[in-house]
Amino acid sequence: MEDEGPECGKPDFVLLDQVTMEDFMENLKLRFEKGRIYTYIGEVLVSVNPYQELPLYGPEAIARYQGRELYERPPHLYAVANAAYRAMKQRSRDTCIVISGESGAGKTEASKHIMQYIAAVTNPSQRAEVERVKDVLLKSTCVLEAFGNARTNRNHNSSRFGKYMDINFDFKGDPVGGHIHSYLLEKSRVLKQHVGERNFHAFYQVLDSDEKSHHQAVTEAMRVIGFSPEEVASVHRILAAILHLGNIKFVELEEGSLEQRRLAVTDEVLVDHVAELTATPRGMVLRCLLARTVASGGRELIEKGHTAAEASYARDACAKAVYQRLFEWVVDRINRGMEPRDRDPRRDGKDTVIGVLDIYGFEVFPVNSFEQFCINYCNEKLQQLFIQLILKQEQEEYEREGIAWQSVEYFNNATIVDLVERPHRGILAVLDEACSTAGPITDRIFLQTLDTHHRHHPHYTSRQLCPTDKTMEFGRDFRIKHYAGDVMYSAEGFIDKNRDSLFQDFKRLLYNSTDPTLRAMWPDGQQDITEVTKRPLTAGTLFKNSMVALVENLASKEPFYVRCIKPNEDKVAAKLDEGHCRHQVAYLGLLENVRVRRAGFASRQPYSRFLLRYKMTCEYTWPNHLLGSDRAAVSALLEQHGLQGDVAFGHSKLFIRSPRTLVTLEQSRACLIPIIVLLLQKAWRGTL
Ligand code: AD9
Ligand code: MG
Repeated sequence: MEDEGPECGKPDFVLLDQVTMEDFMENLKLRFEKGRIYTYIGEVLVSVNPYQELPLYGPEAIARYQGRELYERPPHLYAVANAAYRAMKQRSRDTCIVISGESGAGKTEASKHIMQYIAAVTNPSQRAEVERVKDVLLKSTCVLEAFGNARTNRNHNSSRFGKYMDINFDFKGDPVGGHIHSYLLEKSRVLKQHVGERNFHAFYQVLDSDEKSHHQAVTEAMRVIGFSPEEVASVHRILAAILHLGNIKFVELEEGSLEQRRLAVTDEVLVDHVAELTATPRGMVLRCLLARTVASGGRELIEKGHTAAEASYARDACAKAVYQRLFEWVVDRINRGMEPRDRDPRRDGKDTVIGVLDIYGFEVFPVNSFEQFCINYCNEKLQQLFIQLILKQEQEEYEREGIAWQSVEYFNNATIVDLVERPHRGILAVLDEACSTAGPITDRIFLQTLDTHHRHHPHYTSRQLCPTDKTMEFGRDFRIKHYAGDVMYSAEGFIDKNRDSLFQDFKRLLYNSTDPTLRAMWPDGQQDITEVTKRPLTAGTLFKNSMVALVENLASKEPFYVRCIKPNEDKVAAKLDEGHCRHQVAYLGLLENVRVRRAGFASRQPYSRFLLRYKMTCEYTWPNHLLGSDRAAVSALLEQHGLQGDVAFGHSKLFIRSPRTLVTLEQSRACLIPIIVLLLQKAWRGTL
């Protein structure tokens, strides 16, 4: 890829003449038309999905970015990956790359390019164990996509789970292990998909001969990661079992029939298949499908027959749970395959890490349910983190340091996060309360409670609160004004999805499987029904806890941001729908980001640290200065370089406006190092 001329627009939005939406869009569009899909805002990378293969990637492009400063080459994901890698390697900082943007904006593809970059620039000495780890890291994507991605109307390869991957590096900067956290798989997809959508890819890969090459690639990737042939066979059997289970139907028998039970399955061959594929006794499978065990008074166990509706519900819960456990087991198995084996004793067993976050993007469908609610809440949390790190902290620091500064207005979405997660009154808390209510409770009552609590909330409404809004249905829908737009949710099924319960009989059944892989997925099946007293945490609470932990984890690292933009809704190349992009630019807060950045400074360092690095470049500061204060010494140094116009002096830190100033200083330092080394050698030898 060649360098850029002015015809490609501004490589950094900070360089725009004026920061208006029009100027921003014009630059974005011009660059997109020239195949320049990447543009900076300072160190934040804005990326537009090209929906076509561009000659931007591969070994040659990687070589051009390796070891370079961020601004030396045209904007690229590789430059961000390189910056995160250098921060990790040179300063031993844990870093993370947070990739955000709506569904289909290119997050997963971006994460793959980052991984490829890291794999390509590490392990020059070809250590076998490091090569193995790199192989597992790269292959894990293929396996996870098979089990966790599906075709949706917004993206043919949509991630239906959130993924955060840590890559561990040793002191040489080579990857020695990794760990994946997965977040809330959209398991309801196993049962039902919107028109035009599909189930998880893995199901088609076992069934469909068109998917054969994918199937082979996934099986091969599993082998490389360390899945045994028996484990792979078990996984295929479990997938098939889920499909058969889903086909089972029930009929209620006439009263007075000879059968002991009132319910039967319509096609018993399906039960045979499920029993065989799960290696469980056929009689037990049938029993679990038709009845459940309940503890009646004390420890006495009795069997309670299902109605047809109850049986269908239980079958569905089982199919979803089996898939979820399978997915979690796959993630776990991958994690075992990349557990760091030879930890570096010099770091007390702690490696430095780069985390890569590729999580489902903001989503709006014609009908939005509990899953979209969680996904969009997650995006609110990440936006909040972005605001904290990029907008708020930056402004606060200028104020603290007494730097002249004009405050930038931005929309703070903390109030929406609060609407969802606030203790006692937040939507998740109200939902949990509804789930723990004894006796019949309906989604409608849940909605009424929400209405009572949030009647005056600026970001919440429902038909009850806004009777003239006919787009919503009474007693069913509510709407949240998210930072990225309005989303109407149907409360139907919220309670059920949040409870996420499965009868203990199924757990016991699967724990008693003679297939060791399947059995290992159900350790809680050991418990007897009488022992299962504690109410498990709800799906919503588990998700909230995992989000809080994720944000804490990200906030503890040095962050790099990739903000992805989807150019059009038709998934086609060379089409940038202005209205659509404008909306994303607005809600991602990119203009505010540019303003803060422009008004702000590319770099800041305590005076002492700045001197330590650059004092050799100035006669007044080398080897030590006599100027009274570090601040005065820094001032003298900058004056000698003619750079004093590009900085501001804070109480304890120097603020540098343009990154090019740093590049100048770095270059000057790099020229002097060989001379200084020579002088020192001479001094040691006594020849000076
Ligand atoms: V979702 O929230 O998981 O539904 P993503 O992950 O943001 O979404 P993804 O990376 O899957 O989107 O990109 C969608 C599709 O766009 C890909 O399948 C590619 O066909 C296409 N794409 C994305 N990025 C690139 C790219 N850099 N070059 C070429 C791309 N095509
Ligand atoms: Mg994705």
